[in-house]
Amino acid sequence: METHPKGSQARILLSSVFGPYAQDDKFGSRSINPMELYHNQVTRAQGSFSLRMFHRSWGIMMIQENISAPCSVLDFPTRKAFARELTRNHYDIVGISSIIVNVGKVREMCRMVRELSPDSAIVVGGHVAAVPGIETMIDADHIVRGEGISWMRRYLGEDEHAPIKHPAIVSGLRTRIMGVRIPQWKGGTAATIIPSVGCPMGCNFCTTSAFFGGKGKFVNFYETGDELFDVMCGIESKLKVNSFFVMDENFLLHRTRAMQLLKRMKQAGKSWELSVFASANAIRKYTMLELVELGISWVWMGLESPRSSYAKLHGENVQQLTRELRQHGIRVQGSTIVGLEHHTPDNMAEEIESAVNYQTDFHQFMLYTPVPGTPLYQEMADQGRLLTDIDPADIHGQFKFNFVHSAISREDSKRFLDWAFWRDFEKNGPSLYRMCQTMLQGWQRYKDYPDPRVRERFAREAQKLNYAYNAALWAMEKEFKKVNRSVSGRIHKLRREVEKEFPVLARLTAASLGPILLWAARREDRRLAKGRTYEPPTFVERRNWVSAS
Ligand code: B12
Ligand code: SF4
Repeated sequence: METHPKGSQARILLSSVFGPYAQDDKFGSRSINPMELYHNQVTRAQGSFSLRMFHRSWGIMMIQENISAPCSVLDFPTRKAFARELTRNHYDIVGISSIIVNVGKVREMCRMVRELSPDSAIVVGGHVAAVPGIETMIDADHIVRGEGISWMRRYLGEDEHAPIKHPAIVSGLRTRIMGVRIPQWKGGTAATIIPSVGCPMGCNFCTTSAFFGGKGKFVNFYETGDELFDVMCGIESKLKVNSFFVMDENFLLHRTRAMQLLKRMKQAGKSWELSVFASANAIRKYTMLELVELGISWVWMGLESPRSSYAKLHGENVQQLTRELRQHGIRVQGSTIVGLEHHTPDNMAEEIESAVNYQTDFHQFMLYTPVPGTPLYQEMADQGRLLTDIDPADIHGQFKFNFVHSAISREDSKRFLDWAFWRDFEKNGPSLYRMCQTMLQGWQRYKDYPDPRVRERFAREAQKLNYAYNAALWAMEKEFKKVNRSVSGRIHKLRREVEKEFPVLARLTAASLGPILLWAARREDRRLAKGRTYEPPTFVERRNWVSAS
């Protein structure tokens, strides 16, 4: 592969695509597709109770940390800020990171680089690289498919096999719920850890699996539990955290690594909590006690459909698993697909109803979507079922089908999807309430557990329950009285249980903070009705930086 003539002396800009994101515009922004994990695809029908927060672009942060060239990361720029950065500094290389929906923005950014910084080499990476014919759609010098750290190291003539250094990443920012922006303090938000990219399970629709090699393949940044433990200790002391968002598509699948991590956590008395992604078959490799001792406090699990044939779900009673996890204080985020091959207008409602009946704390619904690079995309292309006139900005699984389904129309795909979100909210109430339910169950079960690390973790959660969360329960109970008495009644029951556990403080906070939260939530609902949306702030971070003379 060709290396850059300046090698590690080259000055590099790594940028995510420009905003705004949550507004319709000609570059491919869509109001339905905000830069927010929960509000985009999980709690979007929950009004002011929707959990809102932003996540940084971790791919370019990882690349920056692992090269020795002077490098700026520009995250969530406006178009103007991107142009300013290009003209105020001279860059030899401009790297742009994007997913497929944002291909229109990448095209515009390449055009801007050619105009404002014509000597720069343009490198485009991230999932957008999987778009067939991307070379002819954008004006870039290099389009990088798959893992980017090793590619960039090779391009600069550096050692691609050097150990991976992990940047200290605060996982979420500007968290907002019930109209209140949660204050951010050091250690108050989990740190993101990225042990690997890709997933060997290779489900046919899965773009992350396909992008990093597909079935049987993935790229490990940290092979062993010991390595992972050391990285986590480093980040714990830098960010003062005891909570980690583990960004690994199937963390629990690698049991040896996880159990080694547990061993080290026990030896060092670490009372950490881990939020993980894991498939049902991987979760079942552990006993509930192993999961609890490992600090698993939140699991994102693909439920897909009660009748699906994915290997990861074979033989699993997912309903029972979900219930069990919650009984052990582990919050469950389920993920269900709308529009699988066996779905029809006749069975769709029933399938959604079954998904809702799992009663997970959070529930993501996504349309079955053939995305370039995946086996499903190939299959649909071979069968001539891809709709070819759809703007890529509208192919994100939250709008309408991008293929011809055998039984469900494109218009109905959106109706079913919207109904799924609505039904989950109607039947199960706000995710915030469900989370409190799980946390209380965990506290009641483990408050006297022999391992002090575990007790400490549940005590930390209980502290939130008897303070702000109980006030939130009070406000939710009042708000739902008018619209859904059954949900209001359930919230009332839970609040009473919390107050039985913590008679003084929980009551006090409900009485004092509850009415304020209720007022803030109602104000937020009015703002949302008027079309208020939220955008992430812009970040500029420089490393190995010396100003150009
Ligand atoms: C965090 C995240 C987000 C964050 C935002 C992140 C951000 N700042 O952009 C939030 C939650 C807001 C989000 C939103 C969305 N997301 Co998202 N998201 C993720 C998630 C979970 C993690 C991304 C990550 O950091 N991975 C770890 C890093 C290390 O990997 P990476 O980003 O791929 O980077 C590596 C390589 O790709 C490459 N690389 C990346 N950039 C560059 C740049 C250069 C120059 C080079 C050389 C290499 C390179 O090198 C990196 C290291 O190996 C992924 C799933 C996943 N597991 O990756 C989905 C994922 C990226 N999101 C996806 C989608 C579809 C969306 C949404 C449309 C929502 C939706 N309906 O699903 C919206 C879009 C919002 C918008 N308006 O743009 C898809 C992308 C599909 C595709 N093929 O394009 C993914 C893959 C999830 C999935 N499996 O469907 N997302
Ligand atoms: S188990 Fe999840 S992450 Fe792995 S391939 Fe299947 S959908 Fe993708």
